[in-house]
Amino acid sequence: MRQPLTRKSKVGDVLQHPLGRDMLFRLSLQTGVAFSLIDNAFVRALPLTILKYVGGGVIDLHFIDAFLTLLNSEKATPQPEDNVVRPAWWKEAVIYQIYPSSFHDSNGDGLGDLAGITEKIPYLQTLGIDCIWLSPIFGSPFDDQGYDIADYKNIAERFGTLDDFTKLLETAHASGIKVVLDLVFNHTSDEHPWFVEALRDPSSDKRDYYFFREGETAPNNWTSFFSGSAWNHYPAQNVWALHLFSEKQMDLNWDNAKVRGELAGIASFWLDRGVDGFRLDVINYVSKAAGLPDGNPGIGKLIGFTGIEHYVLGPHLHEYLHALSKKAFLPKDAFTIGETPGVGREMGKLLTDPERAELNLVMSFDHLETPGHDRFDDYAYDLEWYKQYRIAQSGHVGGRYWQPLFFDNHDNPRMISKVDPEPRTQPQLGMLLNALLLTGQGTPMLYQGQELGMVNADFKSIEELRDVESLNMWQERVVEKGEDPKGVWQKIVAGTRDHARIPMIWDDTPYNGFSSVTPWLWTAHNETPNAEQQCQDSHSVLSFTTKLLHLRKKHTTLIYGRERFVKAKRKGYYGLYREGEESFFVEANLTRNGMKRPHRMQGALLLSNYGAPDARLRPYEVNIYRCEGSLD
Ligand code: ISL
Repeated sequence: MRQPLTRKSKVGDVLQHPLGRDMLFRLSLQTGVAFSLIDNAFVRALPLTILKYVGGGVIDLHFIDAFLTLLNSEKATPQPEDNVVRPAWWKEAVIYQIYPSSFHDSNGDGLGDLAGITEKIPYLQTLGIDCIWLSPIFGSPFDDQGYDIADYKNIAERFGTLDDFTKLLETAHASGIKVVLDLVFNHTSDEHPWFVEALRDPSSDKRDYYFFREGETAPNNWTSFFSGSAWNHYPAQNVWALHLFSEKQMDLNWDNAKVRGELAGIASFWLDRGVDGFRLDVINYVSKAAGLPDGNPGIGKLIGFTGIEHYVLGPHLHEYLHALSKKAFLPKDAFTIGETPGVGREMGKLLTDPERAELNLVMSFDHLETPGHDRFDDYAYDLEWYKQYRIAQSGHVGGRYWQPLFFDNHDNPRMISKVDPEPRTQPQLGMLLNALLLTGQGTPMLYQGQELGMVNADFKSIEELRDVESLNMWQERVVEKGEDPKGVWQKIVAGTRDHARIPMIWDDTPYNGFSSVTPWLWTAHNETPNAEQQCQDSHSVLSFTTKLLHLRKKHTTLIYGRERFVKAKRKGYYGLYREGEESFFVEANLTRNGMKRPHRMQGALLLSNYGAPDARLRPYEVNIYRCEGSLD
């Protein structure tokens, strides 16, 4: 049993605590204070209250107490990584995320659909991916693009029918491609019949499916991720209801066993139809602290969302996930990947230890911004940070634990654009990013268009955007608070999720072969060569990525082989050995400038994004070699 931490604990005690280490790491990311300035012998010996000097003035004793309460709620300690390889299909697979609205429109309404995805299965098969993850396809009013589900057991009309889904599933399976669905279980749409009934009838058993509270003022000070309070007030019923996301995404009360039973039933419904697993949306937010206490204002200020310490890793999270897994996932051998914002390395271990049977994988987002930055900052991402993050992870995965490897998804601007807006080197950079993912020890996840090197869209005004997060931010800051529209636009255009949601570019017909009419989200400007052009070009990002995928499939060492980084201190240089039955060496220049090779070339060249190596490493160059004999 671990001793509870108190105000008298030392920084070192906190670092020893799994959640404590993760939280201090998060604190360093949030403030931009290097983790090495916290995790060193001198600071370890100091009292925990020293943290006051790290938080830019927001850390006081109340903050520390709130932090300690959260830490002390986690009783478990992760088992050490044992490096015993446990093969599984989802470790060997490359997952490809599809954003259905923006993939391919088969019926000319400007929106992608399931039949459109089915038509493109041969493309995906040629590319060489093994599994598709479909962002939500269920009945929804699409306030948050389907992450607001109103009918869990039906397909959204705009995407097609259950028959279309069966056809897609069968076609994918016949092509050796598995299918993972995106289940949003933290909240439902306010148009879900459960919520409609709960609001209408206080005596309905659905009332306790959600967090309804009475009173004159909002029940607590929690804020929503999409601006404003996390509470809706319904004047006609004189009642409040909780929504961590948009005001149409109502949080489900997982403390109600009936809710957990319903959700397990939904998962089983889709598994019975043959799906292979699920991505579980914000799954770490589902257990909320009893009594929904006020959030600490300091934590709110630091993280940007007040109340988060009361649900980021709630009191019953492990218990609920384990029960769901036993009831729905394990009997069908389903794969599960949790979307877990704010979950760090050690907590991730607890959530994915096979002996604990909660989830297979979790997605941490710590690598997507460099320390001190958030998604709405307009800055150049330094890939050295990614390298350091990967080095820190190495040794913590490979056996008992495993990690997903990803850059792009539907919630983030394109990584290529974040690293370097210069169009000239973007194709090389796109190839480099894909190579980093596809040669690493973990499950690579590509987001649609990443295989083409798609970059951010050239949005000119708020009218062009569709994302509720961006639109709410504009409404709150410009319309309601009267902030300078130019400044707010600059932030929005740096971070808007719509960059990744712009439709796929298939060919050179008017709407890039995505649709025959104006797409739901559209800017005419896009210079990335389309899929058809790239298919003909053996030097394209698509051709390179296809080769990488096939290389990874052919050599198990590129999947399970140990990782050994070399010349790690040389900024901007990436040197990685993968060692197993065979040996491979990956060398890369993570910068836009030429570089002298700090470590010699090794073995026979298999793949390069420049054709053949040169005396020096060119901007964003990546080379993959197979090694023979002894290595250095
Ligand atoms: O973009 C964010 C808010 O600033 C992220 O915190 C994001 O909302 C978070 O990663 C959760 O994302 C998931 O749940 C949301 C949905 O909007 C996202 O698209 C989804 O990936 C609510 O369901």
